[in-house]
Amino acid sequence: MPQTLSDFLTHQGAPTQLVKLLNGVTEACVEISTEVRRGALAGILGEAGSDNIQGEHQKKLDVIANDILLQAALDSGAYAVASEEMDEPVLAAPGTSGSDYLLLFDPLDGSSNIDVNVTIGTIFSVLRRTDAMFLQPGSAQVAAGYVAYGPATQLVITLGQGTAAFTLDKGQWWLTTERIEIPADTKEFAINASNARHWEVPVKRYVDEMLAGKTGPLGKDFNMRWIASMVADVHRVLTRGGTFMYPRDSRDPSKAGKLRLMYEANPMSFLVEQAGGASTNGQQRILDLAPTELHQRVAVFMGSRHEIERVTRYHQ
Ligand code: P6P
Repeated sequence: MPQTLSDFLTHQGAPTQLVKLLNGVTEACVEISTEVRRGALAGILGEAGSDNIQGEHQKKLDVIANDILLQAALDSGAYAVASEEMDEPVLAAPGTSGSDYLLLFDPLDGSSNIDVNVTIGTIFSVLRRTDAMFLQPGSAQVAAGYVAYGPATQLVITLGQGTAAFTLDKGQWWLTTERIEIPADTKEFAINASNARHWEVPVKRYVDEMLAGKTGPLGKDFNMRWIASMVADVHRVLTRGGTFMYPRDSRDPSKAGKLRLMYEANPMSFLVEQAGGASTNGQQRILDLAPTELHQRVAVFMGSRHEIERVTRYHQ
């Protein structure tokens, strides 16, 4: 009989308050999974603004997911909560938090894929409260994870002692991969190639070498994937290796990239590094970046270590 998530967290020696918070967050993801799988039948797909049969104001699924997660986090003792869907963090009412943990999340990443029934996911990150509050480097995370709402509903999580995967069955999370290991080399990469004309030179060089295949400088053929759902693309990288890239590009030089540092790149980088992979912004380790704004964006190159080392070397 595989281990449950609660047994796993206890075996990891996680403090009681962290176990309580992580159980609350992952139980909220079970509820979100149910909503996601009801899809159009629940009349909650598509744009907000219309009313459902009860005459209630319909919400987009990512707003519903945000509400579910926010309430679960506060009920599970979070000191404060930050979300891609909320401009400002929410603080627990004075005297009610019971913990010093900060929770950050992207409640439903890849939501443009909801209406076309493609895998989407919830990404979360846990920090300890300090004077800096949320503006701490990714290396300060005490836990991080995501839930992929795919053919199976899977939780991938780390507490800094490796990256493990769980599969949902009848409301329970069952350990299905005890220690994920990303191969250091790969023949697969993920990038939105329609942006190629906007890429910086090191990215163009790196991708062109892979496209050159067996007769090119790398001496092997590569395969490309782009699901346009970070959780799905990164889950594939964790499961069979590869790289996931979203570089900055010339469309808007003021933007460091498209993806968000605090609740997308940092938790995913923690998971990838704990699985033996690497993650940089092209210049430096993402987990070392000192954040200045809660919703700041970052360029992302993560996955098989030797490949990330190469593309980062090309930037230097
Ligand atoms: P593009 C989804 O909107 C998201 O934030 C990530 O999940 C995904 O990797 C990326 O944006 C897709 O971006 O430009 O290819 O649509």
